[in-house]
Amino acid sequence: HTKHHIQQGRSTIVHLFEWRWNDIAEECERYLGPNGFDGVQISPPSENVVVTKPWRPWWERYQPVSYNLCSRSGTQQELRDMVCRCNNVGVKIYADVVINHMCMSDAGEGEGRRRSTCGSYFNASKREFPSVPFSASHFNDDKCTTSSRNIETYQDIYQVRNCRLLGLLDLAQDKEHVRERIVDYMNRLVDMGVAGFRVDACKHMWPEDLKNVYSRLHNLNTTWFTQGSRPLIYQEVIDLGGEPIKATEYSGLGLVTEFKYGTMLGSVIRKWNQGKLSDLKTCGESWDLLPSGEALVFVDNHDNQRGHGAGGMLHKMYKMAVAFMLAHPYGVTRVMSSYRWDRRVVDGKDQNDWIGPPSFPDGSTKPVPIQPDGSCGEGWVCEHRWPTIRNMVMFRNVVDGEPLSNWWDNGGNQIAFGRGNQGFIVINNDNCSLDVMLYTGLHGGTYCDVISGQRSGGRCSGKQVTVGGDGRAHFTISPSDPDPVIAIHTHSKL
Ligand code: LAG
Ligand code: CA
Repeated sequence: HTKHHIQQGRSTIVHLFEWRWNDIAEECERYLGPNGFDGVQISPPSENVVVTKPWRPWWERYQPVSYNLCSRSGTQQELRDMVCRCNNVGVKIYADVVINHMCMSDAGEGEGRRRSTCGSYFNASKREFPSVPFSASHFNDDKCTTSSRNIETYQDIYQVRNCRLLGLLDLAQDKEHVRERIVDYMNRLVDMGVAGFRVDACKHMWPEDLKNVYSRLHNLNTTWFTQGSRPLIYQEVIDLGGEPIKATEYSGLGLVTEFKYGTMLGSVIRKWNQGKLSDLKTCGESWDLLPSGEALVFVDNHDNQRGHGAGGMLHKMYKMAVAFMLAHPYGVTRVMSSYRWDRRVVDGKDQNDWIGPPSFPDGSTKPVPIQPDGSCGEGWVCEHRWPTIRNMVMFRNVVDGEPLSNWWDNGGNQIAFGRGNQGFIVINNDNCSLDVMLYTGLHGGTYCDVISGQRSGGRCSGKQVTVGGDGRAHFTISPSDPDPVIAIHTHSKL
């Protein structure tokens, strides 16, 4: 098993989707470090094809043309500087690595910054990527048996792994040269100080090839990590059931993205199929989820917020779902930080799902400005700065390692639970008021609710909760409250 180390006292990875390296460095220092975030998932750092039709979509970054480290997020020097500055304030960097494939087969040929983000030459129809170098024999085409060369059914594991995903040139990870080039790429990042990886499209690679690659990774850089530390790897495998490839084929190699979790949570919060919050009492393996220690969980990600999967939750429900996820002990948690775009839904599909990050007319990504109230400008949403989400990340840190305790529910959509005797949360997703006396397990005293406000300088800017000497407290939550949640923990005691 991979030894990994979500650091004691820090939890939660934030995906700063499409942010520039310089902005991430600033955010680590001014916000993520002080607020106890474990780390940042960055967008793919490798060189990619420049797509201009449509204009500079976010997904061009999932089409590498080399493993040079320049991209829309910045130069190699800026990447190195970010990794150093984030590590210096205790915030880790997890790189999104695209190693299943290179660019699309019809990307053409060219060089220069108009065609590729570092200007490297490539020829997609000849399958030549001299900057790596890869050439035709390093791709899977001889193994793929479909006439289109694309994956045509997800019921055939050979197609899923040996044919082209969405027309993307499929690398042969069983070949030593391919493994060696991928290992070299990932080790350059590890040596720079990266703490781990989000590995893209793992369902489309053979577990034994991945095992080989991971086993050849260097230990983490000892400037920041203790000797012998291994990279944290979380593998993107979309397993919602119904296919022959299972997430569990990968769980021995590292963590696996548990897509069922967000789907299940989203459907309960939206009360689909008679779902109710009280069903969450058994949330975990009995829901056919991976064991808690093997799962990376999230409410939405960059794909399903564009209309696939469990997307499309209302703001209030979304915050409730994230609060539940961060309070509950299951999994390693990741929160999404996105940018706005104009949705244009036709027949249930968003025609604008390709739109890239806020950018200048020349295609370069705009910086993230921070406004006086702490929110972000220029179209950057910065969900991780919403007070509810930020304070619940801290809640999770405070209750780290404590078991689920003192569960209560009304049989419907009102629930409460604790984490040992360190924290307690109450959620009301019913249409009626919650008004109840509950055993919290916390010591007697007055606590500040970290959803409606927070404790600072011995004062509370939100609701106060009085816990009696017997550990009980009275909670009321109106269904019309914009945040129908109350959360208290030992560090919010006044
Ligand atoms: C992933 N995980 O396994 C990423 O989470 C997902 O965002 C990636 O797809 C996918 N794997 C491949 O790395 C994204 C977009 C696709 C896009 C692809 C390549 O969701 O829509 O495909 O990146 O850029 C695009 C077009 C397709 C076209 C393809 C090749 O949208 O219509 O077939 O390029 O030309
Ligand atoms: Ca493949």
